[in-house]
Amino acid sequence: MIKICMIAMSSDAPIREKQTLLAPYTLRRYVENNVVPKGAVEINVIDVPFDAEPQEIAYSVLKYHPDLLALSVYLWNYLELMQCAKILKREMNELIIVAGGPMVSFNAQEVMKEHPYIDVISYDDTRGEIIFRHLIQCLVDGKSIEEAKGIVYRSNDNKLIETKEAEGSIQHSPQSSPFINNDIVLNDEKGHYVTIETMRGCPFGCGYCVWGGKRSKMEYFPVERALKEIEIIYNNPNVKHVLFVDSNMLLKRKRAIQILEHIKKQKYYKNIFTRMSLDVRSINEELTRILATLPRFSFDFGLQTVTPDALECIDKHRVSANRVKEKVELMKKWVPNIKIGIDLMIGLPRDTLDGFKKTLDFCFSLEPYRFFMAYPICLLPGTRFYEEKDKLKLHYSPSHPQALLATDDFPKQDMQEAVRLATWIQVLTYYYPAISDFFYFACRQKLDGERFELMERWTNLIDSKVNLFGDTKMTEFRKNPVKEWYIKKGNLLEYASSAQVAYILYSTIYELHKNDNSIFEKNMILGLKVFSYYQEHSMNPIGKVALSSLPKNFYEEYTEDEIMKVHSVFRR
Ligand code: B12
Ligand code: SF4
Repeated sequence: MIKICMIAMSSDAPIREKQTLLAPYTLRRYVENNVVPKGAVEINVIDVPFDAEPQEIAYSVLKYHPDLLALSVYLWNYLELMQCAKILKREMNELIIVAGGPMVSFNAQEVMKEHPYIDVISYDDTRGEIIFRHLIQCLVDGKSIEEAKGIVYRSNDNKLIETKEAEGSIQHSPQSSPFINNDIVLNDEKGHYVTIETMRGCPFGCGYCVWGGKRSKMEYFPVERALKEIEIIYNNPNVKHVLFVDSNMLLKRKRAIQILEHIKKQKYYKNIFTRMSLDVRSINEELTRILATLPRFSFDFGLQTVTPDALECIDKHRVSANRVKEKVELMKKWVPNIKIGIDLMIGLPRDTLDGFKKTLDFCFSLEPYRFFMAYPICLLPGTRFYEEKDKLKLHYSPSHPQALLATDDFPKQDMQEAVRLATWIQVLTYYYPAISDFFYFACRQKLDGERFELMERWTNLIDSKVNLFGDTKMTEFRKNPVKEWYIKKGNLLEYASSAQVAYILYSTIYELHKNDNSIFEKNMILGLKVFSYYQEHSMNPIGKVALSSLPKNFYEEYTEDEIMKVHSVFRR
């Protein structure tokens, strides 16, 4: 029997619940179902958290004495998994180490040259199931690795050899689902963040993205698999978040409606926060109305920038800013309280600080409940930006994951200013809903350009009173830019949610606007009262404990909803 260990090292994005990486479980199910004879392999998936040390991971692998180790390599675990492979190869020279995943598929030879302890890499990012099954079947049949398809392998004389592409289609039937077969355990009393895949691929080819690999052809999984998975996931009280990993779940409208309506029939759908990437072009009135009935659902759109040159540089099929505006306005007409989230990227090639400010001004008119500002942009192997990084005059950190630190049009000091603005905007338009309501209300009377001017005025004034950034160098990194960024940002946001800073936010905005006769002035005064109370009592203002410890008179004068709105929604 061949013993295999697979490592599932989750992402270090700040998610509270337990995350399970889909790929290792999907590949294990596929091999177990399709390699003959049945029982010829024993596969263990080892779940490891994002902060596990390479030595620690290696130790848990050694306990199984495997013949083959399979690594699912992403930007967030590349450094750790390569280090772990090095340790294991030293300990077990005979161990075959196989890697796959988006961080190694597109640059397999480059990775294998740099990491001589990796024996095999699967080079087709969308066909891992077939490639892994074929490789394991070769080993079970006693054949040489060179007969396996879709891989680069290291020959005995240390040459790197690429084998032919893997053919045949993947069976995405319910039998291949790691949820339906109970491979992914959700009944363990933990809160879960679940990812679900109902299709693979993306018809577009944005310059920074490797979603769906190099194939533009879409692969739709049978709808009955998606429906069954939804029943399992949305009927489990441990599931807190669901992320659909489809590039645009609404691509086939009839299919999307079937899936969305099915979610609404499940027991806990009202409690589960669900995210899907959507393309505004697929939205119509019927879909908007259905999506709006999913209470914990937000519509997030990847606008990225409104700078025409930068949009053109991403992809010529990119949806224009005016089209996004048109659609968002229609959606708000159909469902007035709809929540819109907008994704922006800081420092895209051909963008400038001025362009970033215009983008913000434009977005403020759409009144998103949240901005997702991607920083730092990483140059991902397999993308056009990666291939053309020097031609595009990008300045980036030298080793993987390569962060874009500046461009000729977006120099470092501008990047710092953009990050400063982005951090404050996240605080002011998302973390404090009362401030956000106030800001958007004030913007409604403003012309183009004036919305950003108001925000800039706020942030400059607040910055002169709060030393939010202190010695933190937001745009400088030592080793792992994405990891370091999340840590820095988390610390800043926590500080921005302290009673002391919150009081300054409310008092600054109140002083500026107290003569405006805004209907939201009452909320600003409440904010001042609440945070002055917390300061006087040296209390931590985050979470339910703080809310319930406010004296009774607050609840006599204000509604619970008003009190909740002045608080920060920050969660560690
Ligand atoms: C889910 C997801 C996340 C989740 C991860 C949590 C989780 N528990 O899964 C969250 C939302 C946290 C996340 C965050 C980020 N993500 Co993300 N994410 C994805 C997403 C949508 C799905 C991944 C997935 O599970 N797919 C389903 C599985 C079955 O497919 P797969 O992963 O592609 O694996 C296939 C092959 O690679 C291969 N394979 C995989 N492992 C192995 C192993 C072996 C041995 C073999 C043979 C084959 C093989 O087989 C599989 C089936 O064909 C992908 C996009 C996509 N659709 O793939 C982006 C993606 C992985 N993310 C990406 C990025 C850039 C990020 C962020 C950096 C974004 C940002 N700016 O913040 C952050 C990372 C933050 C951090 N530091 O941790 C990039 C990664 C590129 C890279 N080189 O690694 C992707 C590809 C999207 C993109 N824009 O191009 N992400
Ligand atoms: S950014 Fe979105 S639309 Fe563009 S290639 Fe990636 S998944 Fe597709």
